[in-house]
Amino acid sequence: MEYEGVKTFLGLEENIEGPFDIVILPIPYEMTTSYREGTEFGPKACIDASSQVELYDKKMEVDLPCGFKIHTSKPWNNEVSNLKEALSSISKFCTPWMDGKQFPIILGGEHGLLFPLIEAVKIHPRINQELERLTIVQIDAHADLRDELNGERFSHGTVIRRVLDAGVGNVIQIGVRTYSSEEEEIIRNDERVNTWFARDLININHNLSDWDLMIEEIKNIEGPIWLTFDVDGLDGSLVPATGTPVPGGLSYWGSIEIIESLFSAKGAEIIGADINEISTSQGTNLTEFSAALIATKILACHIANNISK
Ligand SMILES: [Mn+2]
Repeated sequence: MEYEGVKTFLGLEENIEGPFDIVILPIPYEMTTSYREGTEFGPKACIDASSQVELYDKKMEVDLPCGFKIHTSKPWNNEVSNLKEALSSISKFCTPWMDGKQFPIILGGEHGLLFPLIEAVKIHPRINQELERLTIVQIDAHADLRDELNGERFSHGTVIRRVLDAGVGNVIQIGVRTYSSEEEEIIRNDERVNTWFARDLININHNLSDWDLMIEEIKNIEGPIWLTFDVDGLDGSLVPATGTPVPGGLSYWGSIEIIESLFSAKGAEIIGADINEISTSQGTNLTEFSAALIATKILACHIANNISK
């Protein structure tokens, strides 16, 4: 399905008139990518690939959208002249959707977009300008805790450091397997950061595995949560075209379990999510299809929670 030249997520019928239950916000932002390029084409590729995703999720008896109103927004306009302008324009683009009246799912774009997103999230009634209330759950191969990368402080490699600077209360990182000594130091010393390394999660040598402990922790989060899903947290074989694919990452089913566990957290409310560093796999379309499956799972879990309410 298409409206005014915009294809809709999952090929669903477009609801041009609000209010909406869920909005899909494509942000084709790419400015500081260090290794491989193409994330600016990621959101569109993901929406194209989503037309191949099944609309049935076992959590519900009927096909998506299960009577919920979903709006696929026109993409953020990436014609900006510099980084500063890009960041403030992303924030402006997202702000109208952050008032808690609909569930925003952002498709990116490089991970640097999280900083302006979190600026916009301040207006959410559960945050009410106080970012220390927020827990960010970050799926990622990288810690993104550097102070600068290639001389840039607002980059995909520094974005978690910047949101902590902005006042975010807690960050739970899952799947990290590539980081610097500077980042290791923060992971060890900053009480706000709790990191589950891919190696510990995936090499299970204990009676009570780290994986089970991690799942237990995320089920017990309290308060508002923002989920930031860098697709390179998945094993590189699932996302071969992302900016920096890394071996030894999360399996597809592992990621599904994380998302379902988060949405089952009784004392928490997931106020929105972004799926970022999407790119396009020439020939197989695997990278964008993996991203579309993750985005669909998030959307389905949100709907399942709200059907039962
Ligand atoms: Mn990242």
